[in-house]
Amino acid sequence: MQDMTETATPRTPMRYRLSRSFNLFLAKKFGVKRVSAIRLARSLNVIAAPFELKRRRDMAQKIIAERRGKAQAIAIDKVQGFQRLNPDALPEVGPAIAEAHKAYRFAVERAALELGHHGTSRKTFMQYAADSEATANYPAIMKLAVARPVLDAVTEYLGEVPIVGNASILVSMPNDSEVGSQLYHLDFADEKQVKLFVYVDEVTADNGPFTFTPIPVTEELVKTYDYDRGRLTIDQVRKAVGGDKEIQVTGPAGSALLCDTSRCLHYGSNRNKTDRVVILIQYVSHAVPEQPPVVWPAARLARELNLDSVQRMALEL
Ligand SMILES: O=C(O)CCC(=O)C(=O)O
Repeated sequence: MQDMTETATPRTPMRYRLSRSFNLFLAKKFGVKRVSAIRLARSLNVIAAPFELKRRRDMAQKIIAERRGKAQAIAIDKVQGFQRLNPDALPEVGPAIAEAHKAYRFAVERAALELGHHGTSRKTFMQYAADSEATANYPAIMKLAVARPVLDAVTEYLGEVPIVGNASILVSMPNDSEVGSQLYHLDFADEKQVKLFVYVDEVTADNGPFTFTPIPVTEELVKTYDYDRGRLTIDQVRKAVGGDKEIQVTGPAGSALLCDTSRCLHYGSNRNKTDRVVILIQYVSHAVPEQPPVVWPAARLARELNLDSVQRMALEL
């Protein structure tokens, strides 16, 4: 899904606005393919802040060295591009889903989720109970967003200390559509990124579960269909690789998934029968080319949440 809140604001550093425009220009004017356009646009962003990227890579090397040889509860498989987490994997999950419940109830009470009625999303099947701006006021969710075991695992996966590109509480409503992110796609914010999905209530096959194919299967599909930026239908995927290669993420409240949505084809919120509420936190490179990241109130959050220097880096541009 191209993330819904993430349009540049006057507070977004210029380099993100430039790299995004450059990427779109390359794609639209010259038909440059997704990965090549991302690489070119990304280099603009790197040139604009080279020392920051180096600082984040150096810190990543330290974190990776400290993790080496120790059993890790959270470690994203670099070959497959994902890791599933049980509800008890992180102590931060319980308080975060309690906050998300509150936000969801509040949104339902004020009818904010009714389509066309104070909805904040352009999508017809998905709305925010809280966008990133609102989520910044939910301390337990922000603590989860910067929980060190997650940040360290993402750091190891990306090779640099990431930034939290956005964080939100998303509600997908009952629907019978199959459009946009309800079909298989790759996110193109960057060549790689990690999203953390946390289910706020139990999700079964009836609640539009997040569904994806791991990196090797995705690469096969990309080749088969010469996939670049569009969508693939569920039938196309099953026809090419068989339904047993899809991973449908179901589970009780608190079940979570870390997934590289730039490298794993995925979809979700497809034909839910009831609402599905998800905490979604996105981790991207500091030099993310194609998605203006949220400008967090980093100093306030660092103070209020008592963050260490790595956690603070994750909220600073
Ligand atoms: O609704 C869903 O689970 C799909 C979400 C998605 O496509 C994304 O976050 O990139």
